[in-house]
Parts: sequence; structure tokens; C-alpha cells
Amino acid sequence: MDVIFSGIQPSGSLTLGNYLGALKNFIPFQETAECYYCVVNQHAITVPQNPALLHERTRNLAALYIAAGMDPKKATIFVQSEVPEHAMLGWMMICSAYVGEMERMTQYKSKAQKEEKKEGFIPLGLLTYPPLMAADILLYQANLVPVGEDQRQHMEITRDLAERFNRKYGEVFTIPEMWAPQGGARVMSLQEPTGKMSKSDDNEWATIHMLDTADVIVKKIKKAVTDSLAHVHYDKANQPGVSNLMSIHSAISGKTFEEIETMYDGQGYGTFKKDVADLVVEELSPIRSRYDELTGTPELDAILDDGAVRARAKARVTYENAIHAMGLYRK
Ligand code: AQP
Repeated sequence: MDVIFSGIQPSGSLTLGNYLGALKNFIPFQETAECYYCVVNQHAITVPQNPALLHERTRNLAALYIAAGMDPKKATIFVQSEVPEHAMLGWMMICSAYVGEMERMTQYKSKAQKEEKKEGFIPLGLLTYPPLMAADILLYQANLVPVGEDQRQHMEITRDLAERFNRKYGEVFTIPEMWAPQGGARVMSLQEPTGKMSKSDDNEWATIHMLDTADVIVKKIKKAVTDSLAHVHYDKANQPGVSNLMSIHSAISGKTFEEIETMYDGQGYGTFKKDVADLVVEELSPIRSRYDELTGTPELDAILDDGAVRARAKARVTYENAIHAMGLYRK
């Protein structure tokens, strides 16, 4: 049986990118695999967070997981900081990693630059984010990790760290594979479509949030940057805005880019944008309704309490093996 691990940071309100690139793809695995889905709040603190907001977003993200279709009877849903083995194995992974390879991570480079500009310093946690992510995955002996395309480099370093540890200390970890949705489903910013859509983007018009109302979604897509070619055509280099909207259309409708081009041939962007907005609204509306029913209920706490116990039982076994392999024990 496949073992699946994935997680999302409670670092903001989830975007359509998080949904199409990650969350939507988590759901089908629960029918056939052993799944661990985590709210990775310790990753969120790699940049400064407001404590009250972090607490609220952690619960809300778990509620959103369930609203999107995650079933606590089929998948283990939990909060990272409630399973201390993540941080404990994370430290061992940090000690197995090299500064040079961490500094080469593109996410580190872009987030470090952003934080330095904003706060005047670079949090060290940004540099050590990949070893913590490796620990998350390796603790569960996951063989498949559904993540968006932007996480490819982090997945490669996870594999490198696992292989390095196994070579040096013995076979402790399963080497995981990345699972990315077909076609990539990398959702780009609606305002600067050469950069990815991010939940921490300060420009509200750049990002569709999963909990945006229908009205807001329609307005944001109407205002999305396109070009003056007035031709629905997939060409990321010359028509990044239109190509991004086509990717969104395709990820929800299941149509190929060729089919979408034929559908809107000779029609400009008006109808196309309206249809993309309708598709997004139809996809997200039922999730929003379920989320509203669940958030703040004691049922959510019961699910997360149970998830933490189940996750910890599995994580503990790997952690014990890892400390014994490394010599980090007394008796
Ligand atoms: N734009 C995107 N397109 C496709 N997939 C995406 N993901 C994120 N943005 C896109 C996928 O969502 C999962 C969770 O991401 P995360 O919260 O752990 O961190 P992130 O990749 O850094 O996401 P954000 O939204 O950009 O968060 P911030 O702004 O806090 O850094 C991952 O599987 C990711 O691939």
C-alpha cells in the first residue's frame, strides 16, 4: 500500500494555487493509500507570524482540509507541532545537510530576499526549511508526496538527505517520490503572471483565496492581467496571463489546452474570463459552505486530537530507528 504524506502551511488564507496544486490532489489518495495530511505550522514560523493569527489559521486550515473532502476516517489529519518528532528528526536532518546546498534552494533565495527587504533580517529557519520538510515526510516512511511543481527542488533535497542518511547510518528511511498533478497545475499570480500565486502576496488582486465570495472571484478574474493579442492561446513566454487562466480552466474542467483554444477561437477574452470565473466559483462554493459549518466546532478538535495520536504512533517508530542508527541514545 502506498504511504502518502503532504502538508500546507497556515501562513495565510489558502489560494487557488494551494488548492489546484496540492489540496485537491490529496483527496483521491485516501481511498487507496495510508495518508498523513499535516497542517505544517512549524514551517509557517520560518517567517515572523502573529501568534493569535497563526493559532486561528492552523484550526481554519484543518477545517478547510476536511471541507475540501478529506475524511478523518480514511486519512490521518493533524497539526505538525502536536507531534514533537517532526522537530526532533528535523534537527537530525539539519545536522545531515550542508549550508551550500541549502543556500542554493530557489525558494530560500526568493523568500530570504523578500524578508530582508521587509524585516531587515533573514530568519535562519528559512535556510533550514528543507531539512524540516524532509523530516516530515521521512517520519511516515512515505513513498509518495503530492505537492505542487514549485516544491520539486525541496523534494529532490529530501531524497538526497534520506539517501545520505541511509548510506551513512543504515537503511532507516524510505526514499520518497514526488507526485505532481498532470500538466503541473502551477497557478500564477493574476497580476504578475510570471510569478506564482502565493497566499502571502500583499496584492489582493493577484490571488484568489479559497474562501473568497463568488463576487470577489469574478472581479479578480475580470481584472487579471492578459495582453493585447485578444487570442486565447497557450504560450507561457508571450501570453503568460492568458496561459495561466487556461491552466486554471484546464485543471478544473479537465479540458486540454487545444480544446480550450478551439472553444474560444476568435472570441477575445471576455467570454473566456467569464467561463474561467464560473468554473472557479462552482468548484469552490461547496467547499466554502462546508467550511462555514465546521470551523470552530468541537468536532474539529476531536479529529485533530485523534490525528495527532495516530500520527505520533507511526512517527515514533521511525524516530526511534533514526536515533539508534545515529547513536543518539544511552540505553
Ligand atoms: N501557485 C501555486 N500553484 C500550484 N501549487 C501551489 N502550491 C503553493 N502555491 C502554488 C502548493 O501548495 C502546497 C502548500 O504550499 P505551502 O503552504 O507549504 O507553501 P508554499 O508553496 O510556499 O505556498 P504559498 O501559497 O506560496 O505560501 P507562502 O506565501 O506562505 O509561501 C505545496 O504543495 C505547493 O506546491
